[in-house]
Amino acid sequence: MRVQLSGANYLSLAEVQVFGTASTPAPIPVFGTGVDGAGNLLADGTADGHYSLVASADAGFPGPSALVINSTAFPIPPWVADGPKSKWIGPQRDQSSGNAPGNYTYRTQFSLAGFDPTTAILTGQFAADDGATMRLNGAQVAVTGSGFSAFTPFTISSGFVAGTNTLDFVVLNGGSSPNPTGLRVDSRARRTAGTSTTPAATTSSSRPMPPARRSWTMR
Ligand SMILES: [Ca+2]
Repeated sequence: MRVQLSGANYLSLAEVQVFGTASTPAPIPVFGTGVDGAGNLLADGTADGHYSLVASADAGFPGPSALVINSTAFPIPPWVADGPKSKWIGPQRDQSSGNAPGNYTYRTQFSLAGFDPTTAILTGQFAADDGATMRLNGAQVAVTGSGFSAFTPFTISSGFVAGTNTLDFVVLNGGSSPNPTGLRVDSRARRTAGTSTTPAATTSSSRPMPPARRSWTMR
C-alpha cells in the first residue's frame, strides 16, 4: 500500500489521512495486496513484495511469501474479482483446493517518520476467506470482516507510532479440512482524496485544533 499526502492520484488499496509537520505533502509508502512498487497489479503467482505471511496454519505453506492467487479460476468468483487496484493473495496461488483451516497472519509495514502519528487516519477496505481481524502495532483494531464476496471498510484513527508501523491482517480459514483462503486489501470506493476535516479522535489536550488532515493513499 502506499500512503501519501493528498493531491496525487495513487491507485491504491486503502487510504490514510494524515497531517504532520511537513507543510508540503510528501509521499509515504503504504501498499495494498497484489501490486508492485508503482501500484501496478502483479502477475498471478507473484510473491507480494509488501505483504509477508508471518504465521501460517498450513505446514506445507509456512510463508513468508504471500502469493498472488490465480485470477481466473475458482474461488474467483465467488471472491470479489481482482483489480483494478489490488489482487487477492494467499499461501499459494492455487486456491481451488485451498489450505489448512486455521489462522494466517499477513503483515505489511509503513513509516510515519516525519509526521505526528497521533494525527494519522488510515482508511480502506478488505476482504478475506473466511474472515479477518486487523492489528495495528499489535493492538486489535475494532473492525472485523467476514466475507470474501464483498469488501469490509475500515478506518483507523489511533494506535499509530512514530517511525515504522506494522499492520497485520489475521485471516481465519474455517472448516475442518483444506479449503480456499486468501486476503484482499483495497482502496475504498469512496476515497475522497484528503478532503476530510474530521479532527483527531481524541483531542483532550488544549492544543489548537489541527489543520485539515491531508489524505494518504495506500496502494
Ligand atoms: Ca475458507
